[in-house]
Amino acid sequence: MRAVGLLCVVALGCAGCATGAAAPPSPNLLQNGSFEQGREPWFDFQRPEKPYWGSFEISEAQASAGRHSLQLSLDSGNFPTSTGIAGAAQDVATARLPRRLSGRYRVERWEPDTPTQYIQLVVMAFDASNFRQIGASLQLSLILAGIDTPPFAIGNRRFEFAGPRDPELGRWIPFAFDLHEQFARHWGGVPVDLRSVRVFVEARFDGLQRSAGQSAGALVYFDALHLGD
Ligand SMILES: [Ca+2]
Repeated sequence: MRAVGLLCVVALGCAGCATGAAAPPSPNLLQNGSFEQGREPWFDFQRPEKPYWGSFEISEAQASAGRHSLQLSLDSGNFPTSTGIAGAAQDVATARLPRRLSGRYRVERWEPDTPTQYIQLVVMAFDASNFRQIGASLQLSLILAGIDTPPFAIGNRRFEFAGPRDPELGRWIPFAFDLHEQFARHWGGVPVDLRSVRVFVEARFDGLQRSAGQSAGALVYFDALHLGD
């Protein structure tokens, strides 16, 4: 059942979101989760050896809290590769996986001419003592919109499909995930004794077939990101 671990993706029918009862109950382990203090400490992987990585902007065009949000502008014409990522990440030094990741996203433009354009959160747990056989990072992808099957094979990442193939446009959409429940369900346990946790927010495409005329385009915003318990 694909939505078991999803506390709320749509406001309607989500008691916690609709009533405001889902206000963050704990300190936010993410810094600048509302993007009101510029880019730091959010970062991207845009560099010559990673041409599939784009960047992010801090925007005043949209905001669900304060005056700014994270803007992800995705255009396959800006990438030479079959994968393109507009995204931002933040590292949190913690030995324990926080329980809850929540926030809001908004899609202003969604123009996929490919079956693998999507919006996701990725949570990476580094150096978990109980998952050493998997490798340095145990990963969970929380797909908010765009795809309902894994976009590629990857040994240390599992996918939760938590949203529609076609995202609703022009509205802030809340999300909240119980990370303990998600990791337990997808990996069989909650990673412990961590070095750190990395959170990605991404709009991206994979497996783009330019020779077949495929293209990708999207304009996505994130705001009010909260990682805590
Ligand atoms: Ca904000």
